[in-house]
Amino acid sequence: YEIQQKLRNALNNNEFVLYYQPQIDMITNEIVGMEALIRWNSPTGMIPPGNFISIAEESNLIIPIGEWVLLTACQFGKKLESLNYAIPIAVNLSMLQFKSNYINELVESILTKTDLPPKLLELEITEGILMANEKECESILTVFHNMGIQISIDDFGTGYSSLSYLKKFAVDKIKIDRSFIKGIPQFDNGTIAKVIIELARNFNLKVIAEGVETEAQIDFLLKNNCSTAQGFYYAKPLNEEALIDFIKNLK
Ligand code: G
Ligand code: G
Ligand code: MN
Ligand code: NA
Repeated sequence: YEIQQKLRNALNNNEFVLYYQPQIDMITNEIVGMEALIRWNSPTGMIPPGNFISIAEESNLIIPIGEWVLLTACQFGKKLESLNYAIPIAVNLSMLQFKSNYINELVESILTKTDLPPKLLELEITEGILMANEKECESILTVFHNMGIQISIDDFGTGYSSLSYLKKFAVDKIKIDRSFIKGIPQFDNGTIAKVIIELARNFNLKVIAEGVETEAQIDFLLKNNCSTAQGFYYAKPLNEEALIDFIKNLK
């Protein structure tokens, strides 16, 4: 309970901050997207989301925190667009936000308020969200799709969703979980990554590899027809200023 109160205070005191991890086209070395990742800049230091997101979910605080994330990410996306860097920005959505019944309206009102073109917003959901809310998800994702927003499945391959979901839901992209990239090539011959890439191709979905850290992994992915990556090899999650510097240094 104490930590819940601290999270509430953190929101009121504006202690949350978004970092942005670049997504890179490995052929052209251009930035083609970024993922917004929350951190808590607490009085005792920077706290990663793994340490507080589940607590925020238990206490429903994820709802106002999630709204703050969406608004802040869209504002930054708009700022980049006005600097002539029209780069899509991906935001993680929590299960509770999907159950809240207002997620379509929320996203629409934030896009209107920030004037961010819908095609510059991507929403990341997990397989777990799709499974637990099949009916709601179908209509929610269709509305997003019709608005022109991109939808990606995060941590793909780690959940237990059925393959039919790839057809059923209006999904645009799958993100290969970093656990399937990690050991390539020494400890893992990349079979799962290859299968996911092939799956994406068959369903006409975009695919991105997470957790890319080495040149050998890049070679493997390019050889197997996956050309987009997110990972420490290119950049760790960066604050706004560092992200803008990163983009400038690419040019
Ligand atoms: O940045 P880091 O690797 O510590 O992020 C860990 C996980 O925390 C991410 O994989 C993501 O699923 C989750 N996460 C990060 N930012 C957000 C956010 O804004 N909202 C939600 N719901 N989850 C987030
Ligand atoms: O949403 P998701 O859980 O996929 O969030 C991505 C998380 O993965 C972020 O917390 C980020 O810090 C972390 N991450 C990003 N790139 C790498 C990487 O190359 N290696 C490792 N170990 N972690 C990464
Ligand atoms: Mn993610
Ligand atoms: Na992930």
